[in-house]
Amino acid sequence: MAVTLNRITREGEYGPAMMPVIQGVGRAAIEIAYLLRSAVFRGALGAAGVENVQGEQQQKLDILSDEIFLDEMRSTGHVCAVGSEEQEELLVIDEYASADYLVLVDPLDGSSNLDVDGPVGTIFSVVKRKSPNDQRPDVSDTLQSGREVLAAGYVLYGPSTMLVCSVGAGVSGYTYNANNARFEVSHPDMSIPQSGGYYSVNEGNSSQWMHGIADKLVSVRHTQKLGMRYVGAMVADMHRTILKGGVFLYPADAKNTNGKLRLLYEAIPMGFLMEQAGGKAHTGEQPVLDVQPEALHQRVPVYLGAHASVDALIS
Ligand code: AHM
Ligand code: MG
Repeated sequence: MAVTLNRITREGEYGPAMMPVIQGVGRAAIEIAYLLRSAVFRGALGAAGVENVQGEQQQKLDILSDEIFLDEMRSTGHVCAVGSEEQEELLVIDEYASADYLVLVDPLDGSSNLDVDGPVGTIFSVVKRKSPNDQRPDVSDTLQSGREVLAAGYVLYGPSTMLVCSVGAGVSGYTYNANNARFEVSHPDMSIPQSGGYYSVNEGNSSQWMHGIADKLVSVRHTQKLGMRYVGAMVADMHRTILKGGVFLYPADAKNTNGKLRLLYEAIPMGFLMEQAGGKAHTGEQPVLDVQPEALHQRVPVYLGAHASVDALIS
């Protein structure tokens, strides 16, 4: 008998409490996967004609995925608010404003890949509110370091739909089985190989990188015999890095002096997973999970991967 997402209830200290939220992520993933497959027939591809808080063009699918995710978080009854890449402000779920948990999400990461039918993903993490339950949650509840994250994960919309998550007791990968509408364990206890694999970075930016990263990368890829792969969707690039080893990085550059990726809903969830998978997650200055967030949409440089590869780049 296949093992399903329910096994999370038996994992770690927070598994039982996180189960309804992760099941909600699973439902959102099924809906978003369907939306992606049918988008071309529904006129849902292309730009929505508006910019998000990052000043980036939102795709119609960014907005639809965000709505689906929020609806599913509401339906859990356990989430009081959602901080999303697609929303400038924290979205409080009024009916459940006294619930315990907040979710941070990038509902459709790597959405520039949509133009070329490439892989995209959803990234999320869960924290417990700091404010009393009888108060309305606010953005300060989201500003918690990665050490306070209770659960994190991603969904990869590739040839299959995979949910990879952790409640702080290792990392497991579940593949959606459309025959029975369940996520089934396909990758139990994921752990990153400590040698070999690939480096993964937008090398087109190398002349702009700061802190001598370009020279260090030349040396690392040579001495550690790394191949090169880059999808340009963090979920796909991280998934391969965890399974095959090596390092994914998005360093600071002259244009993006704090890097490109967002701390709360990209770097922290992926850093949490990488540490849980036996790897290292660093900003170049400190472990990603030690950064004390100051703003919902804050950016940070990231180096995520096998210890030796990350160490060689940040030293
Ligand atoms: P997005 O959240 O607007 O999709 O941007 C994040 C994406 C990541 O998935 C990916 O790692 C990175 O941006 C790619 O950036 P670039 O196109 O500069 O290589
Ligand atoms: Mg995104």
